[in-house]
Amino acid sequence: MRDIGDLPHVDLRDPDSTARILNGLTTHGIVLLHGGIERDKLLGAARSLITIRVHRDSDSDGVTTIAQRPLSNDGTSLTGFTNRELWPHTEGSAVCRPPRVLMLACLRSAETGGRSILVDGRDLYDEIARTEPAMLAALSTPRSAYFGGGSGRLGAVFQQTTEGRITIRLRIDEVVHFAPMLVPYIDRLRTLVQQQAIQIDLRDGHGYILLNDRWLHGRTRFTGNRLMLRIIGDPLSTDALPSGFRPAEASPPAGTART
Ligand SMILES: O=C(O)CCC(=O)C(=O)O
Repeated sequence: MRDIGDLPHVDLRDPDSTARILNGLTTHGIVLLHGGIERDKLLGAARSLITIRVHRDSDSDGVTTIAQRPLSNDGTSLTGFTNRELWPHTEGSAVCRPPRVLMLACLRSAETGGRSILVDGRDLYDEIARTEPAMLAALSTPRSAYFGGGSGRLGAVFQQTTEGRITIRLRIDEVVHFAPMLVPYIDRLRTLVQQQAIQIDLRDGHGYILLNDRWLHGRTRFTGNRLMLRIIGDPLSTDALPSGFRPAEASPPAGTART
């Protein structure tokens, strides 16, 4: 398991922050953000990096407020808008092309709990490849998992891209259904995800940006008036941020960076 100290940090007040974020996303797939972040600052940073996706839960500028709110029961998962735990997951796992990038900023931290849970899908993949090859084959089988409700997405947890990289699409909750050949592996997968999890206590004005096809994100249960802002979208330049990650088995020679 990695430590929070191993992850790149960028202060959004730094004039070079956009370049530094891009660099951190390329090397680590995630950057921790600081610098008294508020809505405008988060939006400004997002616009310099991604094409923002506006969606059902967001305001017209693409910003979604994550706080407790009354729930309508329309069959989709709205756990994000409760104080409940959110297991580490891929954002938008039920859509054909999940957003490549997710940004989250804390405007008001919880009284208790509400810690961010982050899992590097690359470390998870490498660990499964090293210890559980049959499980890796099952998790990479096309159409072995159904993500979402009525109009969900049939896919695989790990998918190979045309560039020989791997992307992850995962959630383990009431809105995913696994094919019978995958079911025997799910408890073990759950344990491995837990073992790889890094917890971060985001304070007011702090946040993170991550590649959603590499990192899983979630949070612990909380009390209090916790208030977060979320933006999702896709890189302005896909050349700068290739999909997913390169697995250890396909790594370049020692001494060369693996991204
Ligand atoms: O509340 C959080 O920290 C994360 C929210 C989240 O995971 C989500 O909305 O998908």
